[in-house]
Amino acid sequence: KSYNVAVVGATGMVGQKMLEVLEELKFPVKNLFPMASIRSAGKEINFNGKPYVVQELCDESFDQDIDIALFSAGGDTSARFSPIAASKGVIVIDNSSAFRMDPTVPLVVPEVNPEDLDWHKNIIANPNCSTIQAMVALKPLQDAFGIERIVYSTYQAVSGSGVKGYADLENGLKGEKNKFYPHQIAGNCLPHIDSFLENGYTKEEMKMVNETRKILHDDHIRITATTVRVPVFYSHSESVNVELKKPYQLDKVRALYAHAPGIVLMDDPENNIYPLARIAENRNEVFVGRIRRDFSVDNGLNLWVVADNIRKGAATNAVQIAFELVKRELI
Ligand code: A2P
Ligand code: 11C
Repeated sequence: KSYNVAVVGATGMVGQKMLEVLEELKFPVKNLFPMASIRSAGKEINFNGKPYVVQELCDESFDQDIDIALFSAGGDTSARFSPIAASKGVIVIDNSSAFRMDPTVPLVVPEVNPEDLDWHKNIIANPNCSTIQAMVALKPLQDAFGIERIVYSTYQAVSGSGVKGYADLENGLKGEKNKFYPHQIAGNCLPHIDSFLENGYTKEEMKMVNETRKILHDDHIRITATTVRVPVFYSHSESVNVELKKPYQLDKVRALYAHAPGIVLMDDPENNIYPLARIAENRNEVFVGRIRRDFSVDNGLNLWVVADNIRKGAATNAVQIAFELVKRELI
């Protein structure tokens, strides 16, 4: 069986990657409906060797025969058009933050909580990139030992901010001034991703806290996060410090990661082998290494977790959700 698939935001950084991943992973696409704003309407894009014309997204877009719509055109566009699509029977996989914390919308990482797809009501949310990779790494630990507390410290690539952030680093490296970030990003680290909230955290930090609890189905996990933009083009890196509920053996943790779905274990520090942004770039997996005991607390563990933020952090996860819907006969 094959499906009619719309990609909303098909001309954007994530949308283009969605098309690439749909092709690469051979999702059974019958007909493709690339959509974007009026700015790109009429443009031609290639998919599976065939040209398709980009349509302007409008209220009538989902009157067409569409089974699945992958949305990545910003929160406002999703908030307005996803409910229209859903009401017309289209299953929306939404990459924006618009519906993630809505209790009626499943927030899914296929390696972690695919069963949440079973209660979808035509909108499924794709988590934030920095959350997704942490979830893939933490799920095997949650299952084996339970999780008490998490401290996230992230080192996030400029592509997470889209083309404007990317351009700021590219131009900054040539000596030009920043236009998008509040400070120069070349040669710098900005402890500031998304806007600041009243509690002193950024929205990005609170996304990691709240989305983790929803995906792992545990509102009691204590979590704190510091998210930092670094001068890297692709792939987010994260220090994940975790307190487990039960005692663990390091060998057991390594063995878990050697077989966990979606994970590449890279942990041989004596030979300088550990996950790196440039190794994860353009890969669909999450890379885990620097696995070591945190001696400062009971059952403490440190991990270094790296993944391509545009692939597993966005496009790949969305396409994997589409595959999982097919597998579970939910479409
Ligand atoms: P367009 O290319 O027509 O502007 P990025 O995150 O890389 O900036 O990409 C954003 C994506 O979302 C683009 O494909 C962009 O289309 C699309 N987009 C932005 N605003 C709208 C809108 N109001 N309606 C439909 N698509 C939109
Ligand atoms: C970043 N995590 O790296 C952001 C980008 O909620 O989908 C993704 C924002 C989101 O800046």
